[in-house]
Amino acid sequence: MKLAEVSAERCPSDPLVGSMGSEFENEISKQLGHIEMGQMHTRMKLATLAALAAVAALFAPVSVLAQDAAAPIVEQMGAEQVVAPNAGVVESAADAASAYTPMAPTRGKGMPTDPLSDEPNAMMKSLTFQDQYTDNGNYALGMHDYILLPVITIISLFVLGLLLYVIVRFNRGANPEASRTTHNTMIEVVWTIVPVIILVVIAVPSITLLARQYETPPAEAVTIKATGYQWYWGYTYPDHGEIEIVSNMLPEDEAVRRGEPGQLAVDNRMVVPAGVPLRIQTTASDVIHAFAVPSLWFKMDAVPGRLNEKLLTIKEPGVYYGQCSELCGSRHAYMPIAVEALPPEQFAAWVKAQGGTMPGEEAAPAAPAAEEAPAAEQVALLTTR
Ligand SMILES: [Cu+2]
Repeated sequence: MKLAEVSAERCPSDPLVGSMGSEFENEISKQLGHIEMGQMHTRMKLATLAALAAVAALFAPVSVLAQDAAAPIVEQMGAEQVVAPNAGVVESAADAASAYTPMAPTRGKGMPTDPLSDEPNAMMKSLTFQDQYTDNGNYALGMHDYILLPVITIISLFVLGLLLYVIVRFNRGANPEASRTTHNTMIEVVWTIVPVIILVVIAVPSITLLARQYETPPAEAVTIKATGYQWYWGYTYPDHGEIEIVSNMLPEDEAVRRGEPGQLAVDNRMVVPAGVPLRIQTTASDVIHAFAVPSLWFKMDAVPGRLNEKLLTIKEPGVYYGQCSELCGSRHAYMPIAVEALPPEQFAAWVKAQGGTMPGEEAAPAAPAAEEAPAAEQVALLTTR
């Protein structure tokens, strides 16, 4: 079934959804009108918001915990279940005929950690970012761990210390006669220069990271297009004979039975080759969605009528889970993403199992000669394309 048909079938003009949509739109336009009328007011608010954001940054690790808690998972998964291969995933005859079997996820890799699970360091792991499996992810995580977090901690403790000192030393009892000092050039120079130095120290790696994330995919990158639908994902492989994958969330009990995290597991994963540059393109068919996989440091909006594109190179094979990260309707929370990165030769086997072709192969796989092409040759084709 083609994606467009599936989309039409799965998105009937439900009166409930329709009315919810227009209510939402009304609310939005009301809000927009409000902003236009009170722009001055808004600017003042922005200054307050900026201050609040600085405070909120201090509590960033707590929000990561909340994100982890949103996917109730590992607690129901016995260790042996996680290691067990996904029996029962191979369903179609085409799959059975090939060497491809869906990869079992590794516990704690590419998925959030439950703080109460028996995993080593579960509490600490649940408080910070997931382990990263891309170069950009490692760079960003290093910046967070070794620059941002220390700067935030030192500044917070310093300001807290100053406040406590003022409270104790300069309260009315201890200091009945207040000083009339109004200016101190030395202090003013210091409290201007020091923050500038701190901002420059943060800006250098920050801008570097931004530039790295905008790197254009090389010409030989493997193109995979992710399309957001209300409420599931579709993946197409233009380089591989137009393979189309429709990816829906598995029910919780089925996910646990297969040894996968609940509310993150899907029936058909986005299968990609590992260690090879990928050109991930995102778009959407109805509303704005966002394709996001935390352990790959990848997040990109999927906008109807637009094609966004970003380079992704996954360092090692594995199953990496993510979620739609743009509020897209009532089932926004139920359109997870599962990326399965395979060694290139296994990816070639998967392509064949889907009835696709590797780049450079004949379009019709009916010719028996095409099936005899050794895996190594397919890998070469994959990497040289
Ligand atoms: Cu969505």
